[in-house]
Amino acid sequence: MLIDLDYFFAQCEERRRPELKDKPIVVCVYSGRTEESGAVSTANYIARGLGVKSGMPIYVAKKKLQNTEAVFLPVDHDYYEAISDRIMNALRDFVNTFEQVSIDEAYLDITEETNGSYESAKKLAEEIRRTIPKTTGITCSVGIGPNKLIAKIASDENKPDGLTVVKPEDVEAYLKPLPISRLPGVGKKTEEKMMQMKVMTIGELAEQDITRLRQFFGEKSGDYFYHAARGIDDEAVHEKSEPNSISRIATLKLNTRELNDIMEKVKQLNTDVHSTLVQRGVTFRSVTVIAVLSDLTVHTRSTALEMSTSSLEVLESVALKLFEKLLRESQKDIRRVGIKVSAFDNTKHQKTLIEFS
Ligand code: DCP
Ligand code: CA
Ligand code: CA
Repeated sequence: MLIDLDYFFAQCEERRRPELKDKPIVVCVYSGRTEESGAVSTANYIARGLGVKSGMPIYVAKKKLQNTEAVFLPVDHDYYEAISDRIMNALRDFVNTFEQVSIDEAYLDITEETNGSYESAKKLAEEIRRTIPKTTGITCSVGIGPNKLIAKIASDENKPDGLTVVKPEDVEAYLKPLPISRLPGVGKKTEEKMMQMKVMTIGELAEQDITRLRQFFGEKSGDYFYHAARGIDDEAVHEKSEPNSISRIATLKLNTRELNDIMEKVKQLNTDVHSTLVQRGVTFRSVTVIAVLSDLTVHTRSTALEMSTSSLEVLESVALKLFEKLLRESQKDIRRVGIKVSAFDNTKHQKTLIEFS
């Protein structure tokens, strides 16, 4: 199963400001050279309906959205990452074998959980598609298939908020009419080359012999296209090594130097970090607090603990001391606060060591 979050950065912005929901939203990477220079990161489906696409220059998007109530926002990666972390942790709970592939995408190997039944797989997907929006306010699209390649292609079928199941016996008929651009790894350049070969669909790609594909695309890509066109893929789903820190950051209601106001927000972040720690079964030995000041400079203070812990009380008292220190050593108001724990020990792992001894 491949889960891909819908128009992710733009949907995060809608979640933060629901009043924007029925307007075109364009999330932008501003290059800073002029006020308008930069590219579109992503856009909600209203803006897409009016011709806006990822990667497009901002001024082109502005032209397309002239005379609309379009909202242009800068990317806020920390915010999207915090939402992504929460969703990925929730998804991990559904399965044993999980692989996050990007900020908004993850594979779940559900063979075990469903006994290989596509009926159960669909039910599990429906449960996930109910749970994730309810707990996080974000919708996703899901593809299910006999391997990662088919799951990925299927997840793109019914966007946004879609579910597509492709059973092994249906793979060939499913792929045949699809335009080759639907194949992962086929970008603009490859698509043009394929056109020269008179290959428009995945079905037509499957008719090419392997020697010709290797001549055109080189051995490695040629082999990939040869197999992909037939729906063949034997890449395993495997958890990449987990990030060795957990962090949360948030904007204060007002810029301030009031310790109480700051700690009120930090407490929420601590609780969030702590629940992720518990879910992942790790303990930390290092705590860092982060403050973005009113002039947007970023300041951090860290401390190393003598002993590894997962205690929320310890986290709170250390965070308090570090913010007191940071306030003593800076003058400006604080605009954003963050907390990060790192230097993990795996409590699950520790338990197995004790069991063995
Ligand atoms: N992204 C980006 N620039 C791109 C493509 C993507 O900055 N050229 C960022 C913004 C996206 C996020 O990565 O929100 C995830 O990319 P996706 O390709 O999954 O696109 P979306 O989630 O935005 O839309 P979709 O609903 O089609 O999945
Ligand atoms: Ca997406
Ligand atoms: Ca994606």
